[in-house]
Amino acid sequence: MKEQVAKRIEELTNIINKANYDYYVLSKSTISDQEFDKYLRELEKLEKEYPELSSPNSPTKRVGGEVIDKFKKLKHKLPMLSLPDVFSEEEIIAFDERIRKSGFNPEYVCELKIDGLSGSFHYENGKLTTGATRGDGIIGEDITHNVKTIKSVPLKLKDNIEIEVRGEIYMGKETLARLNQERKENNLPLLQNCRNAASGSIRQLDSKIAAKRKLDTWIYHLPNPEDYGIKTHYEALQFMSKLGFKVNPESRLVKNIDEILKFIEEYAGKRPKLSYDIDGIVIKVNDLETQQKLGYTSKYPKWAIAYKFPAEEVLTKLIDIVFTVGRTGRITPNAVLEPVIVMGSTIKRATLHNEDYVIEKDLKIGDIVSIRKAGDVIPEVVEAKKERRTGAEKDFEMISNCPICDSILGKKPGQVDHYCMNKLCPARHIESLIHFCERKAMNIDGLGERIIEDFFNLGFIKNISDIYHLETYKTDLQELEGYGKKSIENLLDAIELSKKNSLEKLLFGLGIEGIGDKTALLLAKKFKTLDNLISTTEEDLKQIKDIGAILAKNIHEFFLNVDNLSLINNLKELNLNMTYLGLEEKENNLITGKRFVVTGTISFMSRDEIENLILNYGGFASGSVSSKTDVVIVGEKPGSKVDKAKELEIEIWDEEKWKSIYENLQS
Ligand code: 0OW
Repeated sequence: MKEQVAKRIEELTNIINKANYDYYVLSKSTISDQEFDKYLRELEKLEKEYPELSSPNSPTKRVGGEVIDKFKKLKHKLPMLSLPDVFSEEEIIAFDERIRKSGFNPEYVCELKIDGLSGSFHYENGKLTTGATRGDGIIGEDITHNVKTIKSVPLKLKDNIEIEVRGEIYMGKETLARLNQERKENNLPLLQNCRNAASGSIRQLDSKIAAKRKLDTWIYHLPNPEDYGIKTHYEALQFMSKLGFKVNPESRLVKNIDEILKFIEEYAGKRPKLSYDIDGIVIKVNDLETQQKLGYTSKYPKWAIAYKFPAEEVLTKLIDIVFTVGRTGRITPNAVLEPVIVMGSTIKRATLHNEDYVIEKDLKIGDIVSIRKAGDVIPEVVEAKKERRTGAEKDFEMISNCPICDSILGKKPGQVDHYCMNKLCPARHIESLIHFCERKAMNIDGLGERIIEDFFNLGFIKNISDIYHLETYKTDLQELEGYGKKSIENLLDAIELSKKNSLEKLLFGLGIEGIGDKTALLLAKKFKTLDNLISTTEEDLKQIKDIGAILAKNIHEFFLNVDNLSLINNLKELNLNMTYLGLEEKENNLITGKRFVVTGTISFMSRDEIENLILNYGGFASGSVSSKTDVVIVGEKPGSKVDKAKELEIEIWDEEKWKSIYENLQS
């Protein structure tokens, strides 16, 4: 009896998965809604009667139902890279010339640049195991519970293989319009644009909500194509499409720069008619070997660019000019605008940089001005429409006192900016706290600008150390308007977690003048601990490449200041990590530069741990055996990979061999 039920469940699962694939991937409906619902109801009923036969990958899970209380972080096996943006035809031509100068004469693949958020999708034995956001490219968030509700993401592939693919998770234009219609009827704030809507939806803790947002995907990248014997990117797209992924049909293989420019012109015209938002065109070298020879920077591939369509310009009224104080005391004039929608976002403020900028543009309060928002950067006032002046406009007056603490503003010699020179100015405190918590610094999830201002004004946080004492106010915080038990618990967990950050994040968070996140990383790698850095002379600092005299002085003076030293001692007592934890690319001739596959179970170490250790020693780990594989590490109950390794005469390490190598790495 049970076998028959199991058989029927498998039958129904295949019928429903196929129907979903036809409808959501091929946009073809092959069975009627009534039939589909009948099969789904029968499957739900059987799974309820026989819960032990219900698979985590069953299509009944598409409607969501799993609720998590926070997002697990996970490390991408290969970094999820971003794309360098270009804004003009000249830059595209320069990209092509640079590649040709390197001796290549490449074909390219042109793809629409989907305006969503990128994600990675992992499959083992052809079954979806994990979905993750890109995060910072190295560490993403586990969003599997929501990915399962995206109907175009196959729960089961056409082949039972192990694979990771990457693509854009997006919300279609019609879905956004329908969703906003409902929100309007329920007096909810409208979702600004498809990208924000998609990223807000995929980050829901309750997958029932995510399921209602009808998210979609376009899959566009196979991180390790060589493991499948694939030679070009276009082949990789076809390969992923055959497996059941939704691959954008507009992607086109082109021969040269002229065809790229033609493709861009064609889709600049077609853009409004597409059922989803695109913000540009992605251009990739097609041949994979050429890609590898061109290589990468720390953030980008050198074989791809993203051409961004020109930003929209819109007109609105400059109502007022107000001043804000940055954490370094810098005073910024800001335009207060009549709210206007640019590129899907409502703009009420735009930066006016400094006094000179306002004077150059000859802006007057009351002017009609044009606003531009290029990509995700902050909006900018382009110019005043002088011909629209009525004479009622008011001249701009630069302030001479700090708007927060009223102290006289100063200017640094030869610089255009005005500064609040009062080190104790509350505004500078708040900005320095915001900086300390931001993503590139201590990355304290949930401790954003608004909450910091709240807690500062309520007296819970006066300085950086207070962040780590918030635990003592736990009950008070949970009773605050707009905060709840769970959100405060998650916040306190995130603060506790930040203590484990590697040194460069703390260093950048301290806000030493002129020390950005890259310089902080350089110092952390060089000095390993904060104490080493503090005890270094200004002279020695000056000798370091990329540091120089000014930064050496700023660093040295920062650590002479007693308030800073007492802050650092407090943070030490609070057990913040003060050492560099980054990956040291260790050398080992058995591992460095070699490609490994791990199969089966090694008794004393998980596959993830083995692969991370291999990465640490400059080796590569991948999921499937190919002619490129150098070593296959074989544990208990290995899969078919062993046979493939023998067939390709690839070196095999059994548990004994791996154990001896591992032990002498530890010595
Ligand atoms: N948004 C896109 C898109 C695309 C990746 C993989 C190799 C280099 C970047 O449509 N069609 N293709 C890629 O290729 N990336 C895209 O989006 C990226 C992801 C992260 C930042 C960009 O949005």
